[in-house]
Amino acid sequence: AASGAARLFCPFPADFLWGAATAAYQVEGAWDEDGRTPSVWDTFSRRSGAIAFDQNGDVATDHYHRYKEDVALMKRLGLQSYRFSVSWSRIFPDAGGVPNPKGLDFYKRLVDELRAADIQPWMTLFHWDLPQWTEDRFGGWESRDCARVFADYAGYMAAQLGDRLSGVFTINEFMCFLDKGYVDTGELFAPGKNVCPRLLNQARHHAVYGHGLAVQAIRASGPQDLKVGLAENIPNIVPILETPEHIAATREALRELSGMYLTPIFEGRYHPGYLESAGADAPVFTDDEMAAIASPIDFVGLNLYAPTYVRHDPSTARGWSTVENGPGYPKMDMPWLAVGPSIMYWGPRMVAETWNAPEIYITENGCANPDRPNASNEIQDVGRVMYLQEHLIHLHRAADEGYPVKGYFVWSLMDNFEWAFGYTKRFGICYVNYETLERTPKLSAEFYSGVIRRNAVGG
Ligand code: GBH
Repeated sequence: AASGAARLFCPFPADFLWGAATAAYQVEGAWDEDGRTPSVWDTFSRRSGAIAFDQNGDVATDHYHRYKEDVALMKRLGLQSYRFSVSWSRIFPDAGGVPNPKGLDFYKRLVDELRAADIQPWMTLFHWDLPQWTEDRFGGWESRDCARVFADYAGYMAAQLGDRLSGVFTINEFMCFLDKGYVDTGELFAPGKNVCPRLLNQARHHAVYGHGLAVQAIRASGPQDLKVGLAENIPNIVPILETPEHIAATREALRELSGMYLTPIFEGRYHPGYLESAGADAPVFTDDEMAAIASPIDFVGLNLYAPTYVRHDPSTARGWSTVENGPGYPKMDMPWLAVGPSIMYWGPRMVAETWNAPEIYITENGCANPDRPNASNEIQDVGRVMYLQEHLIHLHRAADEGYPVKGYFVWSLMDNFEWAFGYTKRFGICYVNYETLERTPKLSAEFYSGVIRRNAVGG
């Protein structure tokens, strides 16, 4: 394997795919246009005190109207792919099951614009903006019906757009709309409920089941060669030291900490540790549902941000424990955003070794930085350049050692609505002026363009 220094200049695999990601509610705006009905995030963001400064995604970055300009910007930066998400309630505005052609048309136009610019479209079906009508009618993911209507929507999108897409992600990050949306742990996400543990576990089950049914619906209705997977924020486990004991412990930690999400998707059963700790509150499920959950996928997307350190720990029954980052540990501009660049190596390696995952994409990685234009209207986000450079060096190590990492999507193309933090946190490589909605590439965009051009970190 190459040394760290060489790694800076060694190319990534020739077919490595470079892109950027966004999500519908965070960028689109146009919240009530062309037949779109509210999602749980529209409802939640109107709850007083739910979002910083009571902001919402009504306008966001106005991507819905500015998508042509945004595709031109991607082209200028040299992006090879764009991961966007679909606002489900644009497509199915109510429980009637009749699709809204105007909603679909936006995504057709977006995808065509991308393809004309030679940028691969990668579509996420669900990035947390559940139609409000599912919540009103049957309590959203608390009901099995949610899995069924999600699969109908997935099949419809695959039939309508599948032949123009490079890949589909069913669901983005289970824990963010379940653990943070159905239980009030402080930083609350939509729909902002506070259910009992039994209902949370049942909702988790319905969501992974929804993923499985959606995979089947996409295979049944979309083109044969359409690739399907999901994007998950695994606990970003890192062995405290690179020794065989700590590495083996880390593999076990990944399986157990993912016990209700990725583990059943790959193994067809919940991790026994999860079921045991849930006890009488464990989800109710059938064998058929477990088989559907484990429907084969073509790739797995990993959203990698902050490390969870793991050690071999013979004093515990399971043989491992997590280690606190501790005071003074370096962070970016989010309370949870501890910096640990080696997540980019250990995430793919542990997932590949544990589940034999065929292909791995980094579907999100990036950081918040309190960016401000200087007098010459430049945004010199050296902190983000540092963050990206260090992370890409470790990703290169994963590729170099043969782990099947196929591509990387930076989070995010531009500053956007950062959920409970509203517009107060900036994750973009392009700056958005929220008064004029003008986009300005930051220094990190220039850095990232260079990476893509060289297909290497340094140069
Ligand atoms: C991504 O999730 C989202 O997909 C994206 O929409 C978002 O804009 C981006 O991150 C930046 O936030 O409260 O200590 O339990 C990030 C993954 C997982 C990070 C949950 C925060 C909670 C940490 N998130 N995690 S904690």
